[in-house]
Amino acid sequence: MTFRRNFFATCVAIVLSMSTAAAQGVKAVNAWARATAPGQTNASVYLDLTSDSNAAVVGVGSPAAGHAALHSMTMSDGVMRMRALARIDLPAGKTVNLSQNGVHVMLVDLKKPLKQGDKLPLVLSIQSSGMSLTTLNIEAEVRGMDGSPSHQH
Ligand SMILES: [Cu+2]
Repeated sequence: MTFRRNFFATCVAIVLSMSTAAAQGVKAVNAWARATAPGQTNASVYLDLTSDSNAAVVGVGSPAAGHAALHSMTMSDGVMRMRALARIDLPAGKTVNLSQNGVHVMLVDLKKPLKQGDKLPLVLSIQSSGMSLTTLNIEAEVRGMDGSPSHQH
C-alpha cells in the first residue's frame, strides 16, 4: 500500500510540474497558510495576485486536499459568513490581495496536518480576457499558528 501511494503521489507531482509554465503575465506572491491545530482538516490560503492584462481566477485545486474552493468571508453582527466564489477578477496591473476583504482559497479535507515550514502546493486556473484557460502552480508557505484563529466550516 505504501508503495502504491507513493507511486501515485509521484505521478501527481509529475503531471503538475508539466502543466506549470503557462498563465503568462500572472504573478502570485506571499502565498501562505497557517499551521493547522490538532483535528483541524481545513485551511485558508492567502496570496497576492497581479496580472499584466485583465484576467480572473476561475478555479483552484491542491494535491494536499480533497477539495479546494475560492471563498469570501464577511462578518455581520459578529457572525462569520462564508460564500463560494465562482471567480476572482484580476484587473490589469492591479494587485489583488486574498486576505483583505476576506477572500481566500479554502482547502477542505487536508490529507495531512499543515506544519510550520511545509510547502503547500496549489494550482490556480486562470482565464484570460480572451477566454483562454491556463494554470498557475504555486507553493504556499505554512506559517505558525499564532495570530487570529483559523475558521472552521
Ligand atoms: Cu473559507
